[in-house]
Amino acid sequence: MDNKKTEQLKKYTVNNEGMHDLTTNQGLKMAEDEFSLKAGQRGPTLLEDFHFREKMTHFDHERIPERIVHARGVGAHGFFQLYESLEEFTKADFLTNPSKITPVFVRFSTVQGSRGSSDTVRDVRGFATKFYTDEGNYDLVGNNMPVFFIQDAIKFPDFVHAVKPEPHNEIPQGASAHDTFWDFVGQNPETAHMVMWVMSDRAIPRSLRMMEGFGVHTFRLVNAAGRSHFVKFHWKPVLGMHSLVWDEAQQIAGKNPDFHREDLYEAIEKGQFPEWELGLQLIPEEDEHKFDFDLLDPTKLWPEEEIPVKRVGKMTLNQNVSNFFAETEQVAFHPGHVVPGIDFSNDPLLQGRLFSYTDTQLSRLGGPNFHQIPINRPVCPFHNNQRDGMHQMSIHQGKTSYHRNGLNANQPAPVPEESGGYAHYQERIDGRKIRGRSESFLDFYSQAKLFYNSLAPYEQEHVKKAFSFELGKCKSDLVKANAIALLNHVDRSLAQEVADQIGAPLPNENREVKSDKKSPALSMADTVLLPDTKKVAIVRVGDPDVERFAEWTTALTEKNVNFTIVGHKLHDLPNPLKVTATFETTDPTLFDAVLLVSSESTIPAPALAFIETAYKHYKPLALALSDHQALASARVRLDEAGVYDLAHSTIEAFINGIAQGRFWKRQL
Ligand code: HDE
Repeated sequence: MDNKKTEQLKKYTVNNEGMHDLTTNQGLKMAEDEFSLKAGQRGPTLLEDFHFREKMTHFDHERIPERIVHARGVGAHGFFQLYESLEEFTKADFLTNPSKITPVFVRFSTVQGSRGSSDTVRDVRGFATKFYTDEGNYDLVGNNMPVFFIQDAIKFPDFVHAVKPEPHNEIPQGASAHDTFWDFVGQNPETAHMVMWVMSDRAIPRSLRMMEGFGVHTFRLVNAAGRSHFVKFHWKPVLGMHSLVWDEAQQIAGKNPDFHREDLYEAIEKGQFPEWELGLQLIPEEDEHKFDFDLLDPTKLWPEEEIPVKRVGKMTLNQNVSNFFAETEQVAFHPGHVVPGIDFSNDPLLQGRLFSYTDTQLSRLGGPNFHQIPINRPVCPFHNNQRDGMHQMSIHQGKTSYHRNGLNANQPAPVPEESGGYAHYQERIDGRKIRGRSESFLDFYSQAKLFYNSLAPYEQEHVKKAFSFELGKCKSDLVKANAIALLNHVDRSLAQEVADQIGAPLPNENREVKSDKKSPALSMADTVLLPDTKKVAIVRVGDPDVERFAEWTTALTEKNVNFTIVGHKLHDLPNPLKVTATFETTDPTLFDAVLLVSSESTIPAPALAFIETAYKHYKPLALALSDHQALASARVRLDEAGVYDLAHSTIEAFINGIAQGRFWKRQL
């Protein structure tokens, strides 16, 4: 389905189909492309060979610098539509006109790893959305966690140096489980809240389609009458929030490093379009100081039970990119790309970001004209007096490239606010110039505790294990001790258990925040549970009853569940029996559930291992066995929750289990 943006992109596409003449970049048809020009059959290559030189020079420069953070990403096109006008809060056209379909481009990313790193590492996920509005591009450059590690942008280079692979040996890739990251955490207690999130299941999403997004900072919405509200932006996934388990995430990193990228691509190709609702939390400007946290502090969230999330519209991703480099790699986001009706707050992290993005893109994209790259171009007209520069793609006409001018009737001219020109919100500022931090930013632990309190027991267990894993990988005793000292401010029992696991000292004095306060919205336990788009491996042993087999696959398809038939070799049998993956080419970690269908009295070892692994990762299993003794030696308890024997149970019960996802209480 085309939208204004994808329609615009078509103008820039180049297709080799039907182009039978191979030419140089100068349009010269070449008679030979396989052999360089040589002095004699066995002689040296000649410098004169312009074709060789051009081809090789271009190749030598095919790569551009990867993003300093968020290097690994995946993008898709889609659209956003509002439910009802938000004119009470903002004058932004795309937020006041429910009939408008605004094209979007979204890029998801991990933060720490380089371009070729694995998708399922423990990390924050970037969630950056470019809205191509009729008033210019609006970028909501967010993450899948609502808070951040630091409070002031000047610390960002330090933070990134600490989390990235260590400089002496460039280890570890795609991981924060190392000394310099945890040293930074121990030395900068403002990280406490964010590290709780990163050690939680939020950092290992099952799918990019099944995670929340957050604008993180407090922004400002301004309506036509000039009234201002503080706002936090949310993306709420229609499929709910779901995660991997850590052991599984690590295995997937090897079995399919493109797990998330492929999941998104395939869902869109199948027409199972991912959707998120846009949510807003709003606080009138005059209520700024009514809370026990500072609205400008990016290490704080606004509890949803206190400030409800108003769902205002829906985003659907319905088209994959047609060229990864041109679109996903060259897209340039910037939190400072705003439209009238959206403005900033004085969050010192946001303020620094407003500088950094263009700055980094100047070197990443090679000059000041990257707004002309097709994926970055607005869909509305853009005119000003900026000229020339590297890679200028437009041929500006006329003599005047300055304002004010008389020779071109002073065009282009600024647009008055009443006619749609952007005017900054006139916030009153009164203060001394200082380098410092507001005292209202100094409560580092209350919300870290709030987050931990809000988790279900199994989620807390995962947090403990994640801390034990990460700190267990650190080599420095000092680093470990400092990290435990930080946890001792958040939750004593958490600090104690982790200290015990990693052999680090627990401080004598209990300094934990005393609070039982919870915010249920922070837990993923009560999320939406749907079978839709989940993946089932149907493991086929022997020759199944074709009719029953067809019944099951039809039932799965009707509930929008995807399946792959796995066997020990590929069979070119007619559907629905066609085996398309083998025990060699796929793995149980890549599926949400397994259905084992066997007509044999013994189940071969790879099939047994398949269901044992899925069982260990708490996934639903359905069994259709001609001989129940066949599973006697398997490390799978048939009487456990989430195990469905199709001799007594139904495929519908199994599908309900698929919706539920994991059976955490299962005995292993
Ligand atoms: Fe970014 N960030 N960031 N960041 N960020 C970049 O911009 C930066 C922060 C986020 O898919 C860079 O073009 C600073 C918070 C996303 O292309 C860079 C600070 C949040 C992406 C940069 C932050 C983000 C980036 C690297 C602290 C969530 C990927 C390449 C003041 C709200 C966008 C680039 C994409 C990328 C700077 C903190 C989100 C270097 C200085 C907080 C999703 O400019």
